[in-house]
Amino acid sequence: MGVDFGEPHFDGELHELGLLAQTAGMQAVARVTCKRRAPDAALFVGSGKADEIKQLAIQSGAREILFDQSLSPSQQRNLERCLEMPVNDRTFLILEIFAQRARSHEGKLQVELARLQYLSTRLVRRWSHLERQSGGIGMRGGPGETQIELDRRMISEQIKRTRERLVKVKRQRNTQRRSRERSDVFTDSLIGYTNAGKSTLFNALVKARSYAADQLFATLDTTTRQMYLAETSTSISISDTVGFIRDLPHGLIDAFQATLQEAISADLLLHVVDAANEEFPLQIAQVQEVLREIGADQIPQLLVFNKIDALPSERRPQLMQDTFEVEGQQVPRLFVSAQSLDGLPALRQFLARRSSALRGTGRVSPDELGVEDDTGTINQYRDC
Ligand SMILES: Nc1nc2c(ncn2[C@@H]2O[C@H](COP(=O)(O)OP(=O)(O)OP(=O)(O)O)[C@@H](O)[C@H]2O)c(=O)[nH]1
Ligand SMILES: [Mg+2]
Repeated sequence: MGVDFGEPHFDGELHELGLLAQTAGMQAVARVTCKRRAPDAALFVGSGKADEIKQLAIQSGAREILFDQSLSPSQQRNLERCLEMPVNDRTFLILEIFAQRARSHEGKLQVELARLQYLSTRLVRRWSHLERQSGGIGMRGGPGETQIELDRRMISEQIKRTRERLVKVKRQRNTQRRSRERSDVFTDSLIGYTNAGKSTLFNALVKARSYAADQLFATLDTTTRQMYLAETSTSISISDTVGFIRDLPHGLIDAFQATLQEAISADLLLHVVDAANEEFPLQIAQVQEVLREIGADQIPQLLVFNKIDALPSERRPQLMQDTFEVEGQQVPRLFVSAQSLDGLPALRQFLARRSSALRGTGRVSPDELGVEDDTGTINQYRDC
């Protein structure tokens, strides 16, 4: 179920929500969208629409309703009562996927923390109607209060314990990272929207076997490998990281800051973009937003426009290297196909040149791409 409030990123086909559901092991049996100016306070949608959803759900044998937007705890509760089946939102779905897919000890702890935080707001508010009932002038206690207190205490204890365990794991990770830093190795991280092809590119560059799949959040943990560059006879360190997505639940951003430490402390970010996805400008904007939130927006970037093999011929670039404007800045851009390996030698060359230059010297200039001769040439690649 998606409600169009006139926001630019409204996904009319609910394509991404469908992919998320699939990744979580569900199958979409029906899709409903509607337009509204603002969410209904009680039901998020109008009561007529809610009836329509209910009928469609019965007809198509649905067992759960997923909303593309975030529902407030009371809207979720009201909808469940009205539709007589579980109702969840995108945030919950993303948390579910992360919970299913987390493999490392650290990843599991991070997801647990994010889920507890999500739950704590739901639980506390779920009981708030009882809290109100127990009010009354001069009255203390009441039917709900003990339960609310117990739940709150239980969850906040659990949150505290998980945080403490995470701090320990983080400390170990920091020690490992510092030893890498001391060795003065140039580090770069592959970042980008989920499903852009980061792991496929990582595998192609270092011949590793990182899990790559046509699903969202295939990668949850950071993997780091050394990559030998024959051009300069040096090794650099390269990391594959978790993919970003729009409206990433806040708890997850906090929780994944540890995993993304690798990205935050990189000398260069290889921002991988799925050039074949028409939504790529929005995806770039979303990635920039997450980078800002984790404090990594000042790190120099190279845009790697991937999947050029999947581009229709009229959208194929004429130049394989140019610059592209991101938030008012010209950022160097390379076109590659991690699948057909097209453009990878140029990428390796770029990394060799970049790593032999001084580490952390600010933005990468277009000169470093070796595109001096092309200045003035207009790249015919059509950015949609
Ligand atoms: N056609 C084409 N498909 C590609 C290319 N690179 C990756 N893919 C496909 O895109 C899908 C996602 O690839 P991944 O490498 O798992 O993407 P990712 O960015 O690591 O995704 P997450 O880990 O989920 O964030 C897979 O089905 C890949 O086979 C490419 O150059 N061309
Ligand atoms: Mg991946």
